[in-house]
Amino acid sequence: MEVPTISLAPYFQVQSKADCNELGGSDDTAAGLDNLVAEVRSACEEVGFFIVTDHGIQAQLLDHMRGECATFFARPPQSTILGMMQADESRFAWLDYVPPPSGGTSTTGASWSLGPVTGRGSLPWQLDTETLRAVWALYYTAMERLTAAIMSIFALALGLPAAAFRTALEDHRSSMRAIVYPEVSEADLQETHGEVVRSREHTDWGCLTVLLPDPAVAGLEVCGRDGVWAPVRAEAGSLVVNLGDLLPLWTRGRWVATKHRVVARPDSRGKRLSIPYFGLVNRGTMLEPLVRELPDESALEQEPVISAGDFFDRHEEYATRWQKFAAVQGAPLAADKDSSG
Ligand SMILES: O=C(O)CCC(=O)C(=O)O
Repeated sequence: MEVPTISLAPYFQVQSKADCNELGGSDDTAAGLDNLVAEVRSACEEVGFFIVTDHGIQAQLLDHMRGECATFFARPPQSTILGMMQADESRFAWLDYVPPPSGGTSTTGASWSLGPVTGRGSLPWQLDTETLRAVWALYYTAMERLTAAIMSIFALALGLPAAAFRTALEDHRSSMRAIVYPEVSEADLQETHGEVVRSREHTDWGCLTVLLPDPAVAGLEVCGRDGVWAPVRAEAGSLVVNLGDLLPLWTRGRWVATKHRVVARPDSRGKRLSIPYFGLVNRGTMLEPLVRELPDESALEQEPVISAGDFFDRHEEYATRWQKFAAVQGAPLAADKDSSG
């Protein structure tokens, strides 16, 4: 399975024309946006993954974010992170912290996740340096904006108005994670015939994930419908987008969420840092089917409409339900899921 690379430039061109009251734009810009929407639609229906370029986020911000996270993980050990402090002005709540493995043989790394604090009842929390805190907030805001842009393109791809998901994105509780995978030794690779799984296969359970990959160490792989794993080749400066299980349910199986994993091989065994943003809609959003014209409408009638909150609380139960609709539509989809990212 090939993961397509898609430039978002046509979307931002149309947007800036709209901001300058030139709505409608030239035929060229309109055609560019139509092509982009068609590419995204095809990626969502066939692959569940795509790589974005011209996404509007400065390379400097990507580098700064990566640099600060790497510095954090390099500090021995991350004890300061446990010194949680009352910080009412903090926008983020602590979601989880997985410490680095002891003993040095584990292939899984350390990670932490944060999300917006408001209404969550979680501990207000401060990152241990002002620069890390500031860049986390800046990068999170950039991810929110990019997710909103991609959701507008998704709306167009589904034949809806560009603003269709605006209310659903209000007051969302998306989280962001920084993950460091330790270097895998040559001995470990030899023992496992040259392939060490760093993150087990899974689908994400949210709406869409935007991943800042490690530009130097590859390893993200997607599972094709034929069960064959393929690498995701993202150029430096690009971001990887994938659908979580919520969108396939919402589109009644028209779109797909694809299993992925992270694997170290001889040429990708170095220490690796990745930063996924798990984009969600707000819990009150009712997942009324976004796609109605299915060959067998009776399959839809039997399915109750649930809220996004219900879906998040019971995602293991709902995660695979969209495959029933995909089957109705004659789209054979890849196998079972075991865990969610
Ligand atoms: O590290 C990566 O490249 C992917 C991480 C991932 O799949 C996850 O956290 O759900």
